[in-house]
Amino acid sequence: MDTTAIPHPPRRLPVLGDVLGMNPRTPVQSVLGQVRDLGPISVRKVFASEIVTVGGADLAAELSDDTRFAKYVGFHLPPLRRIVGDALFTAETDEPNWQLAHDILTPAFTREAMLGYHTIMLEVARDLLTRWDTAAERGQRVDVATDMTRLTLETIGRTGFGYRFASFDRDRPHPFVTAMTRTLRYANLSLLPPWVPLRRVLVGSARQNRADVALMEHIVDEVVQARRAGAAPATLDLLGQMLATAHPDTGDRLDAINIRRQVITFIIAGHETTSGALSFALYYLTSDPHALARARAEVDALWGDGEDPEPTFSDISKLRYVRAVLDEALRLWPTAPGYVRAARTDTMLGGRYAMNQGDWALVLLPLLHRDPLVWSDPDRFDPGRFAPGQAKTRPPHAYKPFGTGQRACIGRQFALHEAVLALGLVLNRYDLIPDDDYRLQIAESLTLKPRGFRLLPRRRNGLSRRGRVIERGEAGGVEEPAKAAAVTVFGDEPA
Ligand code: MNH
Repeated sequence: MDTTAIPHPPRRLPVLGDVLGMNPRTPVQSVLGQVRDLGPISVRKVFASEIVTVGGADLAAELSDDTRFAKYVGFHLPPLRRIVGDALFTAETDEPNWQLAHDILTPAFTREAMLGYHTIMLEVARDLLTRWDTAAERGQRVDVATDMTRLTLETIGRTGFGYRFASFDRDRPHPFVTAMTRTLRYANLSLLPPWVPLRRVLVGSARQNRADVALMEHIVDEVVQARRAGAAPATLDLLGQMLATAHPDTGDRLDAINIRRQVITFIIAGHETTSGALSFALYYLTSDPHALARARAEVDALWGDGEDPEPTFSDISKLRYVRAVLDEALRLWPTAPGYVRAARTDTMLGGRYAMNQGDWALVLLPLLHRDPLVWSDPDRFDPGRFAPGQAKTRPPHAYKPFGTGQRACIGRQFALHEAVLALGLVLNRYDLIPDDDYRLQIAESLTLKPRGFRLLPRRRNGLSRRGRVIERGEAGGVEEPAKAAAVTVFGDEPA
């Protein structure tokens, strides 16, 4: 790509390039700092290679065009690809297994499929509430990202594979999570050029990484074996779809190696990002009393504020403000922070920048999502940006937390259903008290999550999930909640 006309960070060093301001532990945040003021497109030189980064909505819209550009897996994904190969996330679009898996798995993400997952998602969300009830009784703070990871891992395990990680019965994360986290960190840091100081220390040993991958493969093989040995679930879940379905046109099936890779992919992709999204949503809500009150008013209007509610599938789409909170959290901190697009033929980007076939650019989502030409006061948390009708006031490709085109996230509806349900239930049940002095810190693996963000949950009424009264109001009892006639309309002020 001809980068001569593209701005670069000011303090470029000979040979090394644009390394000042780079923290190897936090590449996304470092790059944001380097290029934020450079406009809609910038280029960084790291040693011999040049990385073009796009954050302007106009250019991002062009890159979204699947006829001109395609997903590129050669930049940040090779370390992951070494583990999961041509599974859905890391496949080249023209590898046969991408289309095959896409077609076989799409039916597992329809509305009907979601309907089937709802009950399981609710069961898992209630496991979270049970855990937080205990914390509330004991006056203990919870680490939000850790518990959201329990929730989302358990959800993808049970809904997708009929497998229980028993995340809520463990004090420490499930061994799969420990191995996976280390693997992602290894993947992330092994992208660093070898001369980066401390790289060896940061990356850890290759032997550890091999052991971690072997452990994940072993767990996945167990999951598959359990299914082959036991009874199939009534409806086809992800695993059922992979094991039992042939392609409707070609009759092709996924082979055993590919299924293993898909399962690892779905366990990773199916929980890391959703966990971060829920954690950021809770962070922003608990630092914005106004938004919190509105979200809670909406939830209370639907579910009351005293008993254990019975959320139905169709309740979830009514929680529009809660959904907007998640949308806005994913705007500010898109937990899958970018994707890469390569030119399919020689082309001009923005009518100005010549790209040869195969040249690529990184769409850095936290930058795109704060494009000052699109968002007013872009750093401010404001769920009102996602009120009904608002999206139409913006350019079509200004908001892309789930990626784009045919390679966009297959699990979007799954993630949003799960997250709205869990967030709604948590808001309905607890007052949430953050540490006074907490300042947002973001941990990066291949995804983003708040680090060290803790909340003290406090039951809003007196009942614990086990039914014991732990605290009584002045009236000495818990009253039947008045179920409001209509859901609080988005945009109404809370009473
Ligand atoms: Mn998901 C692709 C973000 C939840 C499974 N996901 C993507 C991409 C983004 C993304 C961005 C495109 C990446 C790229 O172009 O390189 N995903 C998210 C976010 C959440 C999320 C922000 C939650 C919030 N993803 C989920 C869930 C699942 C899932 C839940 C599974 C249950 N995602 C995938 C898969 C792909 C993907 C599989 C690859 C799809 C493909 O390329 O065909």
